[in-house]
Amino acid sequence: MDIDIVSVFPEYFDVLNLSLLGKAQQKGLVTVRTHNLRDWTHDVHHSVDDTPVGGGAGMVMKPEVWAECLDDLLGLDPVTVDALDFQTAVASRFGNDAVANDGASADESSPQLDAEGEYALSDYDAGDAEPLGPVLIFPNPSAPMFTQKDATELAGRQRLVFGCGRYEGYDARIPRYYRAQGIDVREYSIGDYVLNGGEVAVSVMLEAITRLLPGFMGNAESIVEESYTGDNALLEHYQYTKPATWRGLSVPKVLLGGDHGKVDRFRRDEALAKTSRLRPDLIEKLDCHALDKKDRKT
Ligand code: 6GU
Repeated sequence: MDIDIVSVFPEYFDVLNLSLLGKAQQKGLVTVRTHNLRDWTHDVHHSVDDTPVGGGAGMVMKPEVWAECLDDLLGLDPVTVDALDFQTAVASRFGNDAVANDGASADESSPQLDAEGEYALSDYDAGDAEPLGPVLIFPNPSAPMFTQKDATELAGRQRLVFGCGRYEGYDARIPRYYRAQGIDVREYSIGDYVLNGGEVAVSVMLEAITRLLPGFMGNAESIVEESYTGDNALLEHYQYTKPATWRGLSVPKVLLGGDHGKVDRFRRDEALAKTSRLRPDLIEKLDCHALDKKDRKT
């Protein structure tokens, strides 16, 4: 797997040379290249951001700098997106006030492009993007949640390019432009809280993805049984090791009995009870056919 990461703090990713991901790189399973976005600026200040159009606090990352960088990494030539199609698509979703006031009038010609102004999950079907082409990923707190399912799917790709936004975000035309070029562009949040930039989020996603690569982990089975794997994810049952009694606390007796059927039953009941207590949302998503008759009602 080839991974490119673009950031204004590329040194942040030096840690990727350590631990398991470092080993995976040595083994040739993964190649990680980091890039400094400022290398694609032309001004003396190497500026990558500007004030938001329409007003408001903070700064927004400029589309020109990002595009010069991403064009280089993806081997694309700059093009002008058909303004008429684009604006027709914007108008059909958001009304005429939303259309840019630069001459082209929206008509009824069939929109080629989605406005992509909202994060419909169907945007992530990647439309006409080449099925196994590169995937361009932007961490974004206002995007759909990154899940184990996304990690599994992305682990099957040959090339991932991550673009870390900083400050108040990046110009919304950047992902739209690359979708219009047929690139599979994703935007993901890693949770409902705010971070200063995309670097931490990219590390999280990278770790979730790369540990699924064949040969990455010593013990492939430990992946299969984990929480959040499969379509019917439950939290994992509790784990115990020896001694059987420690500071007055004993491990559940059934685990010591050697009856694998009973152990499996006990663990599944524990997983179901734990999940309904801590993550009722996961129980609601559960496919009822995945529950067997002996599953305890909790
Ligand atoms: Cl992907 N980025 C930032 N800046 N904050 C986040 C996030 C991403 N996911 C959750 N919070």
